[in-house]
Amino acid sequence: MGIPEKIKRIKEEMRRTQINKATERHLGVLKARLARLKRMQEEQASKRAGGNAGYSVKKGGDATVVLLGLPSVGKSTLLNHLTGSNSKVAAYNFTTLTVIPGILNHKGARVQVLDIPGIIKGASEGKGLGKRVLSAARSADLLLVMLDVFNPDSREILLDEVRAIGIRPDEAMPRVNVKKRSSGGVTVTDLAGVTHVDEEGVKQVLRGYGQPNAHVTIRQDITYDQLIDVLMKNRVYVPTLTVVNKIDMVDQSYLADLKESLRFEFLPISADNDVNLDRLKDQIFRKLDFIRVYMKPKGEEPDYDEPMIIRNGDTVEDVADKVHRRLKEELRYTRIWGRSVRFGGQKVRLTHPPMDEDIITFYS
Ligand SMILES: Nc1nc2c(ncn2[C@@H]2O[C@H](COP(=O)(O)OP(=O)(O)O)[C@@H](O)[C@H]2O)c(=O)[nH]1
Ligand SMILES: [Mg+2]
Repeated sequence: MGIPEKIKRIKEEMRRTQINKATERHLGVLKARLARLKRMQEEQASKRAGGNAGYSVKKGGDATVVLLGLPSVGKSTLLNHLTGSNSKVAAYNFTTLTVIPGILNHKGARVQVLDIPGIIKGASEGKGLGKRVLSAARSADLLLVMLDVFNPDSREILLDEVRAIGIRPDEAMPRVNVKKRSSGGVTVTDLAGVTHVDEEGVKQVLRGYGQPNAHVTIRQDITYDQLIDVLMKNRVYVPTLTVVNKIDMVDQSYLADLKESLRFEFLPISADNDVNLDRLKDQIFRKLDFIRVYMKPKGEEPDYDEPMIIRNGDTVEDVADKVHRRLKEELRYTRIWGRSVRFGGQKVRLTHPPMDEDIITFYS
């Protein structure tokens, strides 16, 4: 039996299986088998295509925001108004045929904003411009979900499409560690407080995925879906911001009703009329969790005029790479003054995460 046939059979069995407490484990195992087969299929396809199938977008700026919205919600308009770039705007679908980048300058940060062609339901399965274009979203540090004021329910469609290509919007990476080994079967520790999976289920899911020997440490309550995400390894965990566009077309009471009825937070905007775009820039900046560090050349004053913008959690190594790609090779040590160290001028390792307004000197 070939892979497509096996996939079909598993999907049929999943459809036949009712979802309830008693079948959770069985469904988990089916999903694990399916995940393994799909991975094998993708590996074969990418070999045939000669490697990387999908857009690879060069990282530019201090972070990347990807606009996610159905055709005609106003993505190109917003990109143009935020960044002054020239993404073609038109009143019909599919005007954006490739990924269009623009740079948003805000509070010293340079944010790359990508306008990707209108996503439609089924894009992740290759419908419309499909998977290749959607894959640009995997490079995002933030997904800007854009809805039309007359069609605000499309949020779940969009999120489902990006979930299907391995993006986990607004989820944190599960605190689960799977350590492969050569024998000994599957062992599981730290199941205290875990309610959605059990030891036998974890074992079966790992076997179903083709990993019969491993030690699994579970540090939070996870589902089988999350366990499979951990096994797949290629998941990306990305925060989202949601905007509702074209509010110039509705009145205040319509907006108030929307706020009542929608179960998610959103910022109402009008891209075309520049309504709330400054607030949007602030929210993007905050959501990306930027911090500023000042570079101090050896024996000189810190450069307070041009802070380097990094993300909260970035390390000294990230800073070094940003200064110069090859700085690390010659680097002997690094000193930091500021909130992330106990005393000023403390020597720190490459793995040290600076804090906002730290001062850094590299010694080479
Ligand atoms: N009324 C109104 N129309 C808008 C707004 N933003 C975009 N549009 C219009 O919506 C249509 C589609 O916009 P476009 O940016 O091409 O959408 P895209 O397909 O998501 O890139 C165009 O006719 C825009 O002029 C807005 O804030 N208000
Ligand atoms: Mg467009």
